[in-house]
Amino acid sequence: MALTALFQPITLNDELTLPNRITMAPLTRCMADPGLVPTEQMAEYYGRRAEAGLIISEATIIRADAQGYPDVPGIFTTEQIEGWKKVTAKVHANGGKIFMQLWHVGRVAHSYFSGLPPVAPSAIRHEGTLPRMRDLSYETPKALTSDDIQVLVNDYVTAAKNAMAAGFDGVEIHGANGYLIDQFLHYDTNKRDDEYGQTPENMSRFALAVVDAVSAAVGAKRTALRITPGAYAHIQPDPRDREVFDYFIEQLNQRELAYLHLGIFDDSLEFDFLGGRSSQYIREHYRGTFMNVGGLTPDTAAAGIESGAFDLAAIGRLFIANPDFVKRVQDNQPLVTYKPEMLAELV
Ligand code: FNR
Ligand code: 8K6
Repeated sequence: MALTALFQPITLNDELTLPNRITMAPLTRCMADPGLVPTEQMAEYYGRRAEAGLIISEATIIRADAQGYPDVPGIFTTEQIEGWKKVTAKVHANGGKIFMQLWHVGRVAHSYFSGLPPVAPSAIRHEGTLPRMRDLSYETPKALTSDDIQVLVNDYVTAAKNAMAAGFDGVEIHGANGYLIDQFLHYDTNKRDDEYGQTPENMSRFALAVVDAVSAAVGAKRTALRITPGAYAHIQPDPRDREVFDYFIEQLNQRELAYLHLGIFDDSLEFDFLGGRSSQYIREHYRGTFMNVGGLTPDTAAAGIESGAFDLAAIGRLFIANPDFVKRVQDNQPLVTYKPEMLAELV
């Protein structure tokens, strides 16, 4: 099968053109230094992958209470900004582009990391224990007040400005995978009875406030968003979520984001209430540039772009296993198979 579709450049807007359609998906690696500072090894790791049309950084926490996993990087201290400068310099020196993924995990944070209670739309605990830290159970989060929400929006803005100061080409707001922004967008986790709950318009309000405030700060052309219409992690899907995303995506159509990115592990998953795969649902509703993900191979990525099912193909696990993924695909070389043990090392 011809893979040429992957190597067509794409213009996102008049500020950003990508040389190919292959993007590196955001991949949490838990390898930052104490103080959540990016390391030289991380700069090398991203630098090795600069042939991607665009790299999206591992999710990066916007403030202390956003943390739910050990040793993830942050973007709220001077040391963190300085650390990220090494990463962006290396990627740019190698001819690549990189967006930072801005992260707050909401109720799947833990006070173990920051000493602060987790916050969420509603005070509903996520059942279970933290991955790799099995002795820690999730805590009941504090429901955010309207004032807290204003502060949070400002913290996203500060983080986005910090990312630009660190040399990133743009930011991807992490609105996916059951984390804070996603918790507002689903009925399972949003039981608010104020202007942030109960209706599609209210439930979309926080996400849109973050999108608009970050866009105003760094430019919509350098702002992207990741979303998960069909909840599959940390949240139970509810058929009523459909109306929320119908409304939310229509609002996004009125903004000119760099791209919209699906957040999912496996896009072959079908959701009755979405009428099929998450990617089909997004393509049917979103009119801008759509980045798909979730079990894509070079063949399925090229076929999807060729058929118009999506515009960009994000590659996660295969990019961990193959730092030279783009070159291998271009040269028709075999790919190394991903294994979870590969997460132990930053190659
Ligand atoms: C992820 N994923 C992920 N998603 C995200 O939005 N932010 C993140 O920081 C991470 N971190 C992360 C770490 C690891 C180890 C894995 C395997 C996955 C999800 C990722 O971006 C992608 O959606 C999935 O991996 C599915 O794509 P692949 O791997 O099938 O190409
Ligand atoms: C199930 C969906 C959630 C999204 C995932 C992001 C978090 C993944 C955490 C991966 C952690 C990698 C840690 C590497 C440590 C090496 C130990 C062998």
